[in-house]
Amino acid sequence: MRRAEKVVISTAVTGSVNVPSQSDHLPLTPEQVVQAAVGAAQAGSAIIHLHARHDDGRPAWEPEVWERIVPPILEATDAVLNLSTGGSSQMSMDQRLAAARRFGPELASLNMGSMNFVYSGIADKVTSWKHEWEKPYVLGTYAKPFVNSFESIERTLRELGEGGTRFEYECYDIGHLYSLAYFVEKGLAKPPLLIQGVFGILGGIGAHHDHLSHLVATADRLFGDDYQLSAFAAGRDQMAFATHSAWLGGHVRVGLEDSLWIGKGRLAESNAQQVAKIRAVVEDLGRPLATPDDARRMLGLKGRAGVTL
Ligand code: KMH
Ligand code: ZN
Repeated sequence: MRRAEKVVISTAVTGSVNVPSQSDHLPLTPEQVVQAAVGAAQAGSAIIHLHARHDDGRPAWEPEVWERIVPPILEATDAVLNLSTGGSSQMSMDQRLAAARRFGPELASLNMGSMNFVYSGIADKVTSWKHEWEKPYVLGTYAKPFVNSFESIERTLRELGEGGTRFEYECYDIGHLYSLAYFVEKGLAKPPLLIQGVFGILGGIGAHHDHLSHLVATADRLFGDDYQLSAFAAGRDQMAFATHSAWLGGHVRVGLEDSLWIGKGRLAESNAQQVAKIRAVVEDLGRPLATPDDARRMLGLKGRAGVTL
């Protein structure tokens, strides 16, 4: 794997997995998401990965909610915006694509396979719920898989790719790399490929470091120098996997979307706090930090002007 010239820190500020009752620091309202994104960018994050939520924290897909998120962040930072097309497993594909269709972002996430994506275990840990919707929402993941068919992957690549959007390929297992290779072969997934190794999701590959080494060995075989690695793990292993990725010469992803923690038993108070922590690791490793424009150059992104306001 070729060492990234500079390390891109991505921050996933809120997501759709963690729920309000788990932490008071999880950004919920669009205004809180904007504030979290700006804070993360100011702390050194070049890419901001975004989901939307209604004011009560319920995952949102509606463009009117996204209107309160994307333009203010574009206004306040020069960070690259990476809009989720994963949304939540409870959304339809059209709902999941609505935001990226509306804004034509520089980057969008693309989930490289259907899978169980189970976070019903949250219900074992939360004893008092802030909102009615939370418990059925997390329990519902036990029965409902996260569907990403080849048809929907192709449709996303064609439709958003036409507008110049490029992708963060979310790979939750080794097999997802072979799915990505299929779309590279078809000329739909275009290098340089940003491969995001996702570890520790129940239903995906576990958070064991030998799995990251194996993912890199497989990606090297399939894509050679045509890919750039990024990696993270959900929950307590988030920083260890980001550190491992940086040590390998890859990029990193942090954020309250995937881990509410800043250390053992200590809730992170902000996304910026996690960015500062991984930035210190990256700089202690002697690796240069990428600015948003470095990320644009390294990943072949279309630039801010290409985003539809
Ligand atoms: N929360 C991550 C495990 C997406 O938004 O499309 C996966 C993710 C996917 O961020
Ligand atoms: Zn996401």
